[in-house]
Amino acid sequence: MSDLEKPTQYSADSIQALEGIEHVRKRPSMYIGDVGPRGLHHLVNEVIDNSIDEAMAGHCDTISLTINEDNSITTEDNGRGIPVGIHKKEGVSALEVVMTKIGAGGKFDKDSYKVSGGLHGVGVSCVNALSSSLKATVYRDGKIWEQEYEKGEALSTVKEIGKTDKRGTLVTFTPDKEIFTQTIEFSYDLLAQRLRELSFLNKGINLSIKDCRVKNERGEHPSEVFLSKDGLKEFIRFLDESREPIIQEVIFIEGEKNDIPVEVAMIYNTSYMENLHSYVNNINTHEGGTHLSGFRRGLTSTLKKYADSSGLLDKLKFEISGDDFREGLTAIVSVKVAEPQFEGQTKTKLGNREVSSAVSQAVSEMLENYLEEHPNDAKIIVEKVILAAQARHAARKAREMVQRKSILSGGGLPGRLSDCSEQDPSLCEVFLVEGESAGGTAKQGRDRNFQAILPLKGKILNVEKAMQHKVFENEEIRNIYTALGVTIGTEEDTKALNLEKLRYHKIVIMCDADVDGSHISTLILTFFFRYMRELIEYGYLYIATPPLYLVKKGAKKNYAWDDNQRDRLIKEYGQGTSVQRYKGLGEMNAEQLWETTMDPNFRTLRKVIIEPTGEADRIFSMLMGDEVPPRREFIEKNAVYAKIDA
Ligand code: 0RA
Repeated sequence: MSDLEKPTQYSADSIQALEGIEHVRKRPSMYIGDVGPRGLHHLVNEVIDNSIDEAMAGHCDTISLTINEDNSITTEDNGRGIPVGIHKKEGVSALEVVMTKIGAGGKFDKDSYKVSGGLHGVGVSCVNALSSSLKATVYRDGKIWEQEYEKGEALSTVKEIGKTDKRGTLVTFTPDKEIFTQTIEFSYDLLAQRLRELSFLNKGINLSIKDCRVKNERGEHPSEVFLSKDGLKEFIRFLDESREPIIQEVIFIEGEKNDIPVEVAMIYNTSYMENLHSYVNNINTHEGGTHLSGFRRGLTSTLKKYADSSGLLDKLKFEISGDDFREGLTAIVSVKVAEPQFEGQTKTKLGNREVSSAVSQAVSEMLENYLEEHPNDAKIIVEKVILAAQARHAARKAREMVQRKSILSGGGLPGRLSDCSEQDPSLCEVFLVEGESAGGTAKQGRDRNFQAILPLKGKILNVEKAMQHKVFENEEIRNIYTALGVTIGTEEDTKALNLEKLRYHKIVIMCDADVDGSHISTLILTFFFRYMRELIEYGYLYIATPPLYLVKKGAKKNYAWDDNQRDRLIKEYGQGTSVQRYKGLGEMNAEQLWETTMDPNFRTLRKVIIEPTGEADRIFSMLMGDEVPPRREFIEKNAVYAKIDA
């Protein structure tokens, strides 16, 4: 029976036109976060999410994404197709309602786990509103239907344009330049990453991407197909590619508790890092939430019970803490929740209370079985936990020493810090400067009202390879903690930051623009990523961009940040132009450093952001870890900076 005959399937009440296209275009950030590259890519995710919803409801197994030659995007799925029948309340085709009524959402059946909340789930109508043009094609009930739009408004009614034996929805859109003023260029890597992530989270769905803007050596458009047979198990292998596992198999837990489907995959590796990823309805919950706390609880209680009864803990003289059970653990927790509540700064923290016990119970039951059935793995894991507990004990001593020392020295700031006079953290900046001599120059060049300088001696510790107590014992790292004003975690949670004490809301890494400098930046970034991640998530971490060249002729001078700029200046100035290449910050004088790199009116600061998909985690473990081959490949393929955005 076709939808035309069964209009009750998508009753009028279920689609609510909440707000108009005009509002979306006036305040796009309210709907898609921002109008920079992130918001731009969000458009694609939004359309794909709708297709994934179809797949999760069991109606679709193939989704394709094409970046067209003109940088427009086409997505196609083999789902049921957006209904085209007349919508009772609105009196126009349901397709038109879905595409033009903001807040209509689109899904009429309540049983599916919609991707909604957070920044997702704003609906394809938002994508339409922010596109200069969009065309929707629906294959349904043997017919092809089509409607076109400009800036969210339909250009005509829905037209039947032919017959087909296909099913599904095809959407082509061009983001509106008037909205995305910064750029409308899509990143293949970013889009491919999301598809890869979705393929792991939804095993069995064929997700493909093709980039028609470019051709490879063989004259073909670059393309990839993501199809995961083993889902989260494969995801874990992918995330831990550069780490050495201590157990053979990924532990996989799948079940349903109180109508909440729970999937967990985990493995232990030789590192000291805890590496947890959590998802709700395919959305990466960066800020965690009830599902993650449920996982932690289930893991801790089950492992503790097992360890206690195994007698392995008999010789241990102190308590084991929650953290100890997660050292060297890589885990993914994925739940499906019918009506997710998202909280937190970035709306990526799950709030639903009932989810916590569902996950905790599922994990406890299934992990208990696993440990009984795999006594060898169980022993290896418990031994790792004991080692972690011992190391934590040593770390506590180191931490206490730091705190005692800072009290002895008047509880004060590190001696090397040149502080600013302003007290309001939101106005203050601190520059972490490579080397003492550059630190001196920066100190002379800065505006001491609001800019503080902390010189760092040479290379800071590679925290990726160090045990926690070594990290806390490291002088440079301790200086960073005390200068920033945040304390070194708590016994319960060593990564907990007291951000309200943070003394600067701009922390700027300033290193030489050469290979050594970028290595040092990467080390500092790794430290922040592993030990002060929240600070990155709040957008407090930046990277300075010193120029590479000074181009001069007589009284005329200008700086260049790359070879193109340099060449343009040489051409502009003509005969007799001199070029100085800055090999490091040290070659600039105070005034030059100020006017190129520190003066808020002229400098470019790059804000450090963390990309989803655990890509950042993989990259840091690859760059800083032990395994050599993947690292070489990464360095050859990419610029030195891992995933840092403008
Ligand atoms: C509304 C209702 C139904 C499906 C969809 C929308 C739908 C939307 C998109 C967007 C991209 N692909 C899509 N596929 C489906 C349910 C249809 C039914 O009950 O038959």
